[in-house]
Amino acid sequence: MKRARALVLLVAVIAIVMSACSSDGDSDSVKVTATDYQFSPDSWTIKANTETPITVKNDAQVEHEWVIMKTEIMSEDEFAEDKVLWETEAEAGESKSDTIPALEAGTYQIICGLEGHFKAGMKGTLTVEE
Ligand SMILES: [Cu+2]
Repeated sequence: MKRARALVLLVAVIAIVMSACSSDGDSDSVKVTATDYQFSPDSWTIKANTETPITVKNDAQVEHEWVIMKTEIMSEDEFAEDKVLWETEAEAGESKSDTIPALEAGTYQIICGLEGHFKAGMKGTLTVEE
């Protein structure tokens, strides 16, 4: 009986430790894998007013971009360079490290700015929290 109780306690402790280590909440870095044609994961949360390292791993056959939009677009026809806040890109097969500049709190649309890629599904959401 004592043994069973100790086991239950151990399982509970492991569960608590694991939940503390999960990737919920703000992250100190952004990691994304680009394939043809999506981002994985497709949502990220980072801290406001803080430079954040990013790694874009391009597992695809073509170049991809990871673009933070200043203005959200609904279709590729609305895309324009002046709607871009910041971007990085990775060649096919490349793992690219870069630094996202400090951003104000808010929700930003992420897209791949290459022709046809947004339309094909390369989009995501960057949440920047105080
Ligand atoms: Cu792309």
